Amino acid sequence: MKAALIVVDMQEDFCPPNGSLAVHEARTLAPTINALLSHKGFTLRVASQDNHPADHISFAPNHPPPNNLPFTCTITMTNPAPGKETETKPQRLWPVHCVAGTPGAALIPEIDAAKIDLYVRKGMDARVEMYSAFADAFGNLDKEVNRSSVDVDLRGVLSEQGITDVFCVGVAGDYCVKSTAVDAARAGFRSFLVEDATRCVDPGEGWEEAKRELKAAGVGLVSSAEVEGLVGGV
Ligand code: VGL
Ligand code: ZN
Repeated sequence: MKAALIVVDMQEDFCPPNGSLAVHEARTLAPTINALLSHKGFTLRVASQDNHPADHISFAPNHPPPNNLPFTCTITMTNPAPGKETETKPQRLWPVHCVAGTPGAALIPEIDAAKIDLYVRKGMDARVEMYSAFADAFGNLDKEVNRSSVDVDLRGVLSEQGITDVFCVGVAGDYCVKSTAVDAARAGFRSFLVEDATRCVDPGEGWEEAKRELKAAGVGLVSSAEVEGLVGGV
């Protein structure tokens, strides 16, 4: 087995006290994530970053009132892939967050960035949401139409490196971490989500629903204490 750790979206805008889309307790995850980053068993350590243009479709102020309240309103999003324009999805609206080049898009300094081998910037196409580090909300994969949304073909890199197992941590557990873990499983990797190394936008029912989806996709839920035994190494 060869394992990769994916640290999802540990960015200022997702963290208290000043993040525009702060996830409760997100910053407190740093010691747990840093301990995982230092496990010798990982072949590759990846960090993803939400990196949106200012006109991104998920930003509430980019839509006309009254249906433009962040968190509570949903709009209809169309698949931007050529020939797939009839495909639509509901998209929850968010406060403006992680705009490319702003301090809110930076990785929080508490994360040991020296240990990161590869950064994946995602959500860069204004027309479509991209929670997962692998594919956009319609499942468009990086190398195809999704080129404008993401700067790395993560599935390709993991495959080239012979990765068999993927461990996902970070925020938000019920959005980007869940989607990344589910897509890793769909891409054929053994996929795990480290439960004490994530926090959620909606920690109650949001997380319960996310866990049902994760289990249905074959993603294993593990604790950080179990990871060392699973990845081997010292
Ligand atoms: C995320 C909402 C909007 C996440 C990103 O990182 O989970 N959530 N954009
Ligand atoms: Zn986002």
